[in-house]
Amino acid sequence: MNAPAKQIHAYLTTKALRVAIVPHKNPDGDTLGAATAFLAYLRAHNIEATLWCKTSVASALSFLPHAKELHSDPAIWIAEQFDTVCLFDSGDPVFAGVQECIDSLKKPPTILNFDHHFTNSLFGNYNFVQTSSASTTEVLYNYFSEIKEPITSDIATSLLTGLMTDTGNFSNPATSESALDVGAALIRAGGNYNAILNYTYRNKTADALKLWGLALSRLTIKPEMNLAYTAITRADMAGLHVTDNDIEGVANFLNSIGDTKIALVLKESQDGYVKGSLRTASNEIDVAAMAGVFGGGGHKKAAGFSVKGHLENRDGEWTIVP
Ligand SMILES: [Mn+2]
Repeated sequence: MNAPAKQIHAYLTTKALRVAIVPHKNPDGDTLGAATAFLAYLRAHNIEATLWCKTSVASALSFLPHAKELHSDPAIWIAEQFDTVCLFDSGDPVFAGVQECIDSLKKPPTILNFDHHFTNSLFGNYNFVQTSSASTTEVLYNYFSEIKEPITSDIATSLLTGLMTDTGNFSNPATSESALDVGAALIRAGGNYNAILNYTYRNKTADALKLWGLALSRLTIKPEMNLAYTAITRADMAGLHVTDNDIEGVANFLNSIGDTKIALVLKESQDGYVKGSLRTASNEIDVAAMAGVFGGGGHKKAAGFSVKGHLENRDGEWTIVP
């Protein structure tokens, strides 16, 4: 059950004393845009708030207002003893990478949950989850509208970042009428569209494009499955200055192939897992259900999973080997 925005605002302004604002680990533009906008909102109401994430911020997102204030040391949870924890764009606290920190608190905190994933488990004491929204920042925009919170230019830039990164700059199937409406309102409020585009999109390095080249050269079409897939190994990334974020866009790019309806990128991650990113532009296909078969989830048109193992090429087919 969702809580009314006014009830959440009343809780924050009358009860919350020390708030942890938590984007999910390996933060993307949406979770970090939402979290930094929320920090600005709490500061405007003189509420003490700390931005904490299990992992650090990619350089492509370092332009976001307040991004430099992000803490990653779990010790701050012991020192601060937060009474309130706010999560953004996270199906649950384990996915966010914050469960252990929450468990380390002497008193269980009040948890606020802002999200747009339909797989969200509504784990919060206060939930504000809108699955029809293109991004968590669109959800947060709706929250701010309901409580009539002024949108400063910094807040607008943070919110617009999540909307642009989750919709592929207003091009993927998540791009709804309301996403465009909210995008226009945020630009009117001073959201810096050009800066966001330059930092998050026009930011490819030569090494990243070399990796894209490898991924594209390996593209395999499975007509019987309506699938185009490719694989990226740790060995591919060795010697190239690339981050996981650099290859995030490969799955989105494959989604523009007209021949097939499903795009899949398999990628070895540092911790001994293979991450799968699934995309579709088709209304008839539910890639979240496909990801669910492998213990993952996400949206109908963009989903992912993670399984233990590594990638091997066996007779021309890339296989996940435990
Ligand atoms: Mn999102």
